[in-house]
Amino acid sequence: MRLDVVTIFPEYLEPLNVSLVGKARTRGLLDVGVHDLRDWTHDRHNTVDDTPYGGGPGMVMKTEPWGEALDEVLADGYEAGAGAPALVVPTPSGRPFTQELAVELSSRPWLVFTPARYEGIDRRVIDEYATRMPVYEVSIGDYVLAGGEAAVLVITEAVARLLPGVLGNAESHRDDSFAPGAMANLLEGPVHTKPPVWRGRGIPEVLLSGHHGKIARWRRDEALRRTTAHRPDLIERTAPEAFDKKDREM
Ligand code: 6GU
Repeated sequence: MRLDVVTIFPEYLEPLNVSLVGKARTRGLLDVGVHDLRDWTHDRHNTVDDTPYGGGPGMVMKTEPWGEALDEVLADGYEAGAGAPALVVPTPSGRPFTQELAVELSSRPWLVFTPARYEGIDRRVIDEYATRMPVYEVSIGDYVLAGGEAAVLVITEAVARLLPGVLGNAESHRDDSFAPGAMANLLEGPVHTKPPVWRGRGIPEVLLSGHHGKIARWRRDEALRRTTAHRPDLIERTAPEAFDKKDREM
């Protein structure tokens, strides 16, 4: 997979060099380009923003630098044979970023991110590129960040760990909270490791029983309990058939 990020704060994306994403890059599973939007300005002050038409507070990111930057980044990617691009526009007014969307994005060969500062990017830029490629306007939650760069880090990490070969084994995401299948819409319950007693606190007995059926049942009960406590909305929106008889006895 190829990722490009166009930003006025390239250094904000340095975490892409470490941990899971950094390792995926060094292993050749991910090709990342971070580009400084100001490289596509032509005035002395490298201006990327201007006052909004119609008035109001704040500044709007200008069409021309974004247009030139995206044209060049796209041309370079096509030249490198990256496949069909999709534009990912982080914005608090986007659709919610979910595990389902992470799975969808992870199946694309090439994502181009346009994190904005100020009040966002002139609408015409997004409308223009939407005629050429899929555009995902995405929000990572119901709060407002100063810019989209942190959202790019969030989205990239969620997507990269789904790429084939990035995690040790494909089963690692089978039981993830929100994973499709039996755990869809359920939060994961608690986990434990050695030592067997710590400060007088033991391990739930069933986990030491070696009884895989009972362990699976206990884990599901804990997931249901946790979801009911922290995210009752997830229980509400789940089809009744998704719950088995023992779930309903909880
Ligand atoms: Cl993607 N960007 C900004 N600026 N704020 C956000 C967001 C994105 N998602 C939630 N809040």
